[in-house]
Order: sequence, then structure tokens, then C-alpha cells
Amino acid sequence: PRTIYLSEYRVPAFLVDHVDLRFELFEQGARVHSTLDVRRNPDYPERAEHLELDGDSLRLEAVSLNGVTLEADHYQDQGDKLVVLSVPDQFQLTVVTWIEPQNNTRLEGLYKSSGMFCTQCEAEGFRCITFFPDRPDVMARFRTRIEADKSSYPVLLSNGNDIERGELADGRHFVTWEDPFPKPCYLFALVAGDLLLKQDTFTTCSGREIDLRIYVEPRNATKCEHAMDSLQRSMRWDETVYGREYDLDIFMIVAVDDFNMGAMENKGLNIFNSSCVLASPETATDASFQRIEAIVAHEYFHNWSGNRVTCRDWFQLSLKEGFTVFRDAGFSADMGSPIVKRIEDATLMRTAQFAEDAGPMSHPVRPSSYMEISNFYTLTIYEKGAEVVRMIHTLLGPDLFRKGSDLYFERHDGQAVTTDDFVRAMEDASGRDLSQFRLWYEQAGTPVLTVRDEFDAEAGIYRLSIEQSIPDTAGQTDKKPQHIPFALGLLGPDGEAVPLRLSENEADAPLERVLELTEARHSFEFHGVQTQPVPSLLREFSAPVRVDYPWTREQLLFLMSHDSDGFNRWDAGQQLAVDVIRSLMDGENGAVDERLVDAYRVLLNDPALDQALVAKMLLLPSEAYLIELSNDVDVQAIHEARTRVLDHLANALRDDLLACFHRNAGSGDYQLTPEAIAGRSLRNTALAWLLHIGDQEACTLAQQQFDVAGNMTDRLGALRALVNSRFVAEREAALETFYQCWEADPQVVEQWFSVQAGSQQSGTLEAIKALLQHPAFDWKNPNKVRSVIGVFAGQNLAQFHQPDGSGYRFLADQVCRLDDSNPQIAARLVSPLTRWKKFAQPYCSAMKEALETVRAKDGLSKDVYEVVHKSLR
Ligand code: HT7
Ligand code: ZN
Repeated sequence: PRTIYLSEYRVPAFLVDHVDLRFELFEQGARVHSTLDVRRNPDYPERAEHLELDGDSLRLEAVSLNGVTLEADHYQDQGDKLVVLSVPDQFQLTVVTWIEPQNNTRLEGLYKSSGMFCTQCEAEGFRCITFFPDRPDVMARFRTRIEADKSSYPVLLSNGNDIERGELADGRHFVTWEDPFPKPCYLFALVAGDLLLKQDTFTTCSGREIDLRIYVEPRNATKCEHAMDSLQRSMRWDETVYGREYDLDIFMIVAVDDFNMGAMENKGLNIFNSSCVLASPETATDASFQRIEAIVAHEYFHNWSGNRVTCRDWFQLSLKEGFTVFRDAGFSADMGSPIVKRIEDATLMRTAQFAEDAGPMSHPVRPSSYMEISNFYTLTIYEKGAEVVRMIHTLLGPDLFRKGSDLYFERHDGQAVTTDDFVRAMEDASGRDLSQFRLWYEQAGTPVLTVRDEFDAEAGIYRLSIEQSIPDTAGQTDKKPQHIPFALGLLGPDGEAVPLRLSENEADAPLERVLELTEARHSFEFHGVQTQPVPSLLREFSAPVRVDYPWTREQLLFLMSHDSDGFNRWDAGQQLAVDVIRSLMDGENGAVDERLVDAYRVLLNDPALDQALVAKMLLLPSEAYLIELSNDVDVQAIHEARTRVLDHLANALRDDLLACFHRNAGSGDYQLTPEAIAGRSLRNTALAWLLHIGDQEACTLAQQQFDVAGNMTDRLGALRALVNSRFVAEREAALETFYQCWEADPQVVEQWFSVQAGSQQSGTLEAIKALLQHPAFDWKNPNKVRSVIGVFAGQNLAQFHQPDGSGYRFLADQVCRLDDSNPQIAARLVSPLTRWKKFAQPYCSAMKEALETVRAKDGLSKDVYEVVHKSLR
């Protein structure tokens, strides 16, 4: 496969002002008539003789120019390109293609899902529909006429407003849609199906009434309320916080079962993975409700950060994704608990994004090359990209940041631009120089801050030295220091905040500062400090960096109970638990530090503490995080040490856990407040810990909760605890009961698969193999694949990393099988194998061997090839 470089970017040779599409949809295929108004781009440096259009898996039926059918010697159908020879400066080109949506298992372009037609065009799916300059900087106005059988496909949707509809012969009908906003073809969408409509309205800040529509399969009629409510709240929030008003008269969401990602922000017609829209308390967990709220908001926010202002090329993907994730994070924080949201985001960064940044697929937030762009919808582009925007927000402060975002939207409305344009708008609005900051977009790898301190009691000075280094990553060495906002505070002996005086006589010194690190080495002196303080570093995870500081357990315990920064209280608990787990691995002293037990006891029993924070603090660091912190990883050793700590805590805190369980029994009616969510989380954590040690009373309580729970969070919490406990004999019976109750609901069945794929019981691999034969498992449905194979390989680390390599061979086989039908999903699934160099023997060689078998597969897709090739080189 060819590598594409950012340095090769050229403006398009031809522009398309208008696209007229006509879709004839049939069971055996679809005919697409596309008429483009094309003109030469005056900004293109030469005169391009021929027009080149992208295509993929298309059968070309006819080409005409200005209404005259072209003879075969006037164009070349090269499969992935249609070249129209010697074209005039301005012309109308009509292309007719035949495609087979019913056989499209890649789920790119036009395909069928549960009997309906739907599309996914980002990044390069439009070329699977018709020949077109499939690049985001070609923006056109689209008119789309859809024709289909009326009884099978009563609902026909596309972007914009419906301007005409009517009946055709043979029971067919048509609807024509017109989108007044020029857009790149990746934002095109079409849906045809027998769908039920849930409708509501939203009145914008300027008084326009927007028609809000959610289309679902009729059986899902009762599961749309939360998505609709989330949409309305997102629309209001974007007006209030960013001054962004919705622009069309209609906003539509359609739920489809087969979808490669979470959702897609097509202009006025968002298409969602069903699991990211549909929810009711009986069928969806708290996590699903929160995910739906976040994704609905994310896709809605794209209307400005993505659609009105889009990307010039796919190297700029983080322009829209990083900014939009930053925006949706702000929304989620405002709708729930800001600390919890920050903890969740930092956890994702530190476990998964740091791993990606240190692995073979590591790339900058603005990559400089790729083979297959679908492989670059990564945590680096999305999450690190959002952290980069967050740092700009921290450096500028909220008011200047808002000024910068206003300027960005105003300056670039209707354009396809770059991350550099975004930073320039921030600079111009704030007057700040962000030239060094731009390195965050250019350099891959996670910066490491080595922090050391000393206290000069006599002089009353506390000195902090900070050294930054950025590790080498694939193709990048000798990196320059980056501009890092480093938030900190100092705690005095009673936990009080120490004023941070950077000079001797500084009056009104703040209690928290954001230090701006720009050099490889800095040292700071804080004056007027009476006693040795405890530093609270990188508050609220102010930058996506690793901090290396020689914490003592006393310091961590102190921060855990005294830090005014909730995030760092949580983090101190995490670091303490990491240290305790690691000391067991090192065999330092065989016992678990009782101070950890005491700290957890306080958490469990102090009702004055923020219970949402407590719920997070009670979760031990995950195996994935412990792996990420280690080299030469022995997964089983990590698993055993973590399990021993869990055993010890659960035994020592048995009565406290039981009391916590009963205290958080809930009030019956399901609420989504941070307090209610925290209560359910505490209750289910307590249950899981108690079942882990086989507590008889808790086993009975779990069975009861499983039987009578009024919501899916508690029912699944109980099921998970029962399944994971080696002391419970009724595991199979519970799983069977659950399935019988919910087999008709695909989203619940996916959760049922996930619980089993995540099971801590030995022998899970055999159970997984059996699940692949289960009637509800479907290779063509990405959610099913993810809930079984993805959860097993990506989350069930102790079971996946078997010393005999059986987990790896299993994954390699499944990747090869999927590669033929859905390469995007196969390429994502192979990722757990790619970090083989990080692991100790025998894991390391066995992972590499498994990757080699994937590489040897005949006809490997370029999606999987890129990942495997970069991992093995
Ligand atoms: N912008 C959307 C990206 C997306 C996508 C990319 C590749 C393959 C399938 C896809 N489905 C959606 C999602 C988003 O970030 O909003
Ligand atoms: Zn997005």
C-alpha cells in the first residue's frame, strides 16, 4: 500500500459547486446518477488537463459531459479512479454507477443494516457510492433524490430540507432533499427504511423553531427519550457556552444496528450506532446513559466544529475531533460531576493514549503520513487532541479562549482549514504567542516531567526543579521541549494551602499557580514557606504528561485526605495503591500496607465526602494502567499482586463494605444525578469486592439484586459480580436467566456478551470460543464482535495474556477472518498484539508470532497491513 504524506498536499485541481444525486434503490442493488457542476480551481498552480475522480468498488454504467454521452476513449475507468480526458474549464459531468449495498460488509459507503439502507462516508466512503473528488477541501451544495419501494422504505432521508416528494410507478416513491450549506462529501448521508419517528422541537436563541427527529426501528419506540433530552440540552449549551446556534430547520438522528464506530455527524442527518442512542433504565446502564449523552452532544457540536468549519485534509482530523471532544467534555462536566469526568478522561489518557503514544502506531496529533486514514481515528487524534485544546484554554483563560473560538468560527465559516488556522485564531484573539505550543501538534510521544524538590527551612524556601524529556517514537527523535501548563499547589502541615510566592515580597500570592514550562529544565523557588510542604503536582491533569516524583506513602496518604484538588486526591490514592501492588510484585514484604486499608475505611465511612469522588477513589488501578506503568511486563504477576491487594482490602473491610452496600440501596425510581450514579457505583463495587472473597451474605444479596433490580446498572452489576466470583456456583444459571429475559434486545445481549468476555474465571477463552457459535453472535455486526472478541482481548488482560499464547493465536485467527469482511474492524481488533515489545517472555515472542501469522494472510487489507507492518518493523 502507498503512504500518503502531508508534505504532498496540493489544492484540488477542480472544484465542484453543485452535486445532483439520484438514487434508485432496489433489493439487488442501487443505481446512482450523479451530476457535478465542475470548474477549474483558479488557485491550482498549473492547468490540469484531465479530471480525476476517486472511486472504489463501483460498476461504471455511463459518463456524459454537458449532456453528451462520452465515448470510451474520452475517459479511463481505472477502478480506484475515473479519469475524464481533456476537459473544458467549466462543465457538467454526469456519471452513472451501479453498487451493491446488500453485499457491502465493510460498512463504508451505502450499505444495508437490519433491512434499511444507510451510509457512512467519513473518511473515504463516498467514493464507494459514486466517482467524486473524495477529499474534504472540495465543498459542494448537494441535492439528493431517493427513489425506493414505498412499502419497504416509507422513510427516505438525506441532508438538509425535503423539498419535493411524490409517487412513482410499481409502488415506488421518491423524496428530494436539498442542503443549502456547501459541504465535503464525507458529510453526505442517506437513509431509507421502515422507521418510527420520535419528534420534538427546540427554539433557538434567535427564536427559530427547529424540528428535532429521531428515527428508530419500531421496537425501539420507548428508548429515545434520553437521546432527545440530551440533544436539546446540547443545543442550549452550545448557544450559552460557545454562542453557536443551529442553522437548518430540521435536525435528524437515525439509529442503525451495524456501524463501525459510535456515530457520524452528517449535516442535519446524524447516523448513530444503536448502542449510542437507545436507552431505558431497564435496558441500559449508567455508563450507557452517560455515553449516549456525550455522543449525542459530540455529534451535535460537530455542526460547527467540523461541518461549518471543516478539515482541509485528513492530516487535520484532530482540528474537528480534538476540538469537539474538548467541547463535549465541557458539556458532560457541566451536566454531571466535573471531577468524575476529569478522572475518567485522565484515566483514558494515562492507560490507553499513553500506551498508543509509546507504541508502534504512535503519531502526532497532526500526523505527517498514513497508509489508511481509517486507522487514524485514534485516541491521539481524539483524546490527546482534546487535551491540547484544553491546554490552550488553560493558558488563555476562559474569556480569551472564547474570544479565540468566536474568531475561529467567524474567520473560517464555510472553509476547510488546518490545525494551524485554529491556533492562529487563538493567538490573534489573545495576543499570545503559541509558536512553541504548536509542537504539541507536531511531536508524538508523551513528555515526561522529572520533578525534584528540596526545602530550605532556614531560608523558608521550597525549591522545585522540573526537567522535561520527550521519548523517541516511530520515526521521531531528538524532540524539542514543549510548552506545558503545569498546575500546582503546596499543602502545609494541616493540609492548608500555602501561598505560592515566587519572589520574596510578593503580596497576595495565589494558592494555586499554572507554571508555564518551555525549557528542558526549570527551577522555581517559593518563598516564605515555614515548614516542609507536600506538593500537589499537575493538578486536574493540566497537561497530558507523565510525572516522575519520588512520592513517599506518607505524602500520598496526606494528599488523599487533604488536597483541595479533588482530582489529585483521587490520584494520590491511585499512586498509593500502585505502590502497594508493585511492592507485592517485588516481594519486598509479603503484607499489604495497612495504611491503605485505613485510607479506604475512611473513604467508605465518611458521609461528608463527595460520594461521586469516593466511588472513583474506591476503584483500584486497573491492570491496563499497571501494565502501562511497567516495562518487561509479566501480566500474570500484575494480576496476582492486584488480586492479593483486593483480597486483603475486601477481607479487612468486609463490614464497611456491607454497610456501604446497604446505605446505597437507592430509592427505587431511577435517577441520573451524580449522587444517584455514585450510589449505584458504590453499591456494586462493594458487592463485587465481597463476592470476590466469597462472602456468603453478599452472595445472597447479589442473587437478590440480580432478581429484583429495577434498572440495568444494578442487574448487570450483580450479574458481573456473580460471574466473576469463583465461589459462586449459580453463575451459569444467572447467565441463562438473563439471556432468556433479554434475548430480543440486541443492546442488552451485547452487554451479556461483554460480561462473559470479561470474566475473570480461568477457562474464559474456551467460553469465548463457544460464544462465537451462539445464535445471537453475528460476524457482520461490529457491536457483537467488539463485545466478545474486543472485550476479551482489550479488557480481560489476565485471560487474554496466557503464557502458552493461546489467547494471541485466537485473536490472530479472528482478525484474519474479519479482514475479508470488515477491514476497519479487523485493524482495530489487532491492536492488543501490537505492543509485543513491552512484554516479558514468553508473552513477547508469542504475541509476535501471532502478528506474523496475520501478516502472512493472503490478500491482507491495507487497514490491517498498516498496523501489522508498523508493529513488526
Ligand atoms: N466523525 C466520525 C467519524 C466516523 C468514522 C470514521 C471512520 C470509519 C467509520 C466512522 N464512523 C464515524 C465520528 C465522530 O468523531 O464524531
Ligand atoms: Zn467526532
